[in-house]
Amino acid sequence: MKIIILSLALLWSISAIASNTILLQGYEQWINDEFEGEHTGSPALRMEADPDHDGITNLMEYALDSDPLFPSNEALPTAVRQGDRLTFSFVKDRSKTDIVYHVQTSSDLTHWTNVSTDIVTAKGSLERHRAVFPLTESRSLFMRLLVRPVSFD
Ligand SMILES: [Ca+2]
Repeated sequence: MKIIILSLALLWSISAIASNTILLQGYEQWINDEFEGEHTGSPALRMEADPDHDGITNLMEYALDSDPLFPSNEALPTAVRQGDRLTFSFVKDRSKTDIVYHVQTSSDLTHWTNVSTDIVTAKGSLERHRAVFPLTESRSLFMRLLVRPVSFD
């Protein structure tokens, strides 16, 4: 009988600890780690904020595994022209399941179309993706990497 009582007390105690623990994941965990000590309601923590003023939003910094508090453009996608082809590439982190990555093209910066990418290399959860486009002299071609929370897609 004493054993049963002890077990119930132990279960209650574990349950009390679990209910007081906030489990953070994905972007929220990253924000918590990168902005340690920052007030929870601070505008600097928003996905669209750019506290290091490098032109890259927090959401994109998260997606590209870049430091949101140190200005840098090293993690941004690249576009390289080789002859009559343009190769657009970026590194995707498969472990970030709360966001989606889309490469898009446009000829007018108004209408965008998703394009498929190939995985060039993979190491752990990091995959280098690329999209190759033929170039023609008769039209403009714009490319972008769009990152969205899964809930927006
Ligand atoms: Ca930034």
